[in-house]
Amino acid sequence: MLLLLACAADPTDSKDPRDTADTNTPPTEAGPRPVPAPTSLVVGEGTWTLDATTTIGADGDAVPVAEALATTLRASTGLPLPIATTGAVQLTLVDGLPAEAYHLDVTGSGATLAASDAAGLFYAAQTLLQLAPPEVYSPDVVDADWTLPAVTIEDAPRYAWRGMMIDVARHFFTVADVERQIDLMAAHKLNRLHLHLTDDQGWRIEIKSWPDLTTIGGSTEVGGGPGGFYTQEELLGLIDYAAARHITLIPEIDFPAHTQAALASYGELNEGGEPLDLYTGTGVIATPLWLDGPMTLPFVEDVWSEMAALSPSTILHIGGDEAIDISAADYASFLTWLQGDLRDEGRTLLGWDEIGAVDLGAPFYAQYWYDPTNTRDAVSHGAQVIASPAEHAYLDMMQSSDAEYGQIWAGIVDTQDSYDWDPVLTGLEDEDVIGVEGCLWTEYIDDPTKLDFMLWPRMAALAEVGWSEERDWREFRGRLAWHGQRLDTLGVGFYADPGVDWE
Ligand code: TNX
Repeated sequence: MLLLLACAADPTDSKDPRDTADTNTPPTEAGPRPVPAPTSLVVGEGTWTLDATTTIGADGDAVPVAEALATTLRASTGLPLPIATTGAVQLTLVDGLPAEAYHLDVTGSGATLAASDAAGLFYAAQTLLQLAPPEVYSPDVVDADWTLPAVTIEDAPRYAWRGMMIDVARHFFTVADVERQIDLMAAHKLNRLHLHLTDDQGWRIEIKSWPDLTTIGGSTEVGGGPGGFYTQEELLGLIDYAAARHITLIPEIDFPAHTQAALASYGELNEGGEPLDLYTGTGVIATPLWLDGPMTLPFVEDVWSEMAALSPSTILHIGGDEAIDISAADYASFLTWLQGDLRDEGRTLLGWDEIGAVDLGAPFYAQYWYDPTNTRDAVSHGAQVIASPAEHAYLDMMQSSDAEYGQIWAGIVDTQDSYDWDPVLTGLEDEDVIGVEGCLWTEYIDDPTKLDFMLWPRMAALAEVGWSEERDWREFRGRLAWHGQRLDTLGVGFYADPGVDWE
């Protein structure tokens, strides 16, 4: 980032910022310091203030973005902010910018936002909000000075895929819980919400042709709580809610392992004809499908045909992880069959890095979480990669050694760990990687306040890994200190990482 601010890194400094943390002077003023960092930001002369006369100008496909911006601004400022064709805040679709890129200028007389697509305009609007005082995110009207600094910003994302995963299978989270996280994602220019909808401990999406998946398989969760599931109508609502914020919902149905909840719902999916018991433990049991069973492939096909009908995403996540009790040959033939089945639905397969063991053939996507060899093999078979290495992107890991809950198998993952890494795994080329995703597994996350605590601010760090070409932890931690005020105003119960001098 070209950022004309005081705390740019000195390249001669030690490479390990932990050694120099004490000498890092945090910035003495709040802005303009957007998260994620824009490609370039030049501070201009003067300021501009929103007031009762301000209008927002937009037409055509820019109008929904103007409306979204106005909704946020009206809630906190209480100003009318009518939308007209032209206004002091002007949103314009132009030719010639890459997908999702934008220009944002604030001058003494207003703000202009320009992009080649609605997503770019939406991101310009997110940056504009971050130039305002943090109170701009208040859900209720507050009395504040709505003054923005004059700036010229040019910005474009590094990666097309900037994702966040929530495991709603181990513990169920309501539509409202998920919508709230979608709002936070949007403020950080994240654009893929991956929902892990099925696992041993629960089946969370209604499948009309196999109703017991949810009435039985969705009836509990880790710890034996009541569980829950989304009706198809509710999932469609979430897909729309996300799409209005330029976020694509990626559904995951985890096959051929992690299927205890399905096998507990239907006897005919089991070799003995009897349903398995429901499972409510925290341990990964990774129960495999009975691949030789006469109903198994028809079942998988029914599930994916209903999911494909629901989901507009061209990429669908099939899981594929930890199939330890399935032979390599059976695993390969199942995945090859499933890739063909999805292709018949016009979709491309995405799976966890274990799928690299199978020569699937392009196009397909592999999500790197654990095994670099599997990931490189996937690329050699034609895959592109989403980077979620556990030691940086597994947000179920504890953030400190004295954390009250969380996993530890991939180590402590603090904010700096989520920030300071390169998504391009050794041996891969830049173009092999389409993006980054933070994953929150929920064996130990049993309420929405814990979602907040585990996701933020590490997801803000990962958003910057996905968005910004140039990164520097010491500069980021200073920026994050001020960004914390915004998270506070948004009501996020985030982890106040002691590596950051929060304001
Ligand atoms: C590994 S990641 C799993 C999940 C667990 C997670 C816990 C992956 C593809 N499989 O089933 O929830 O570790 O950290």
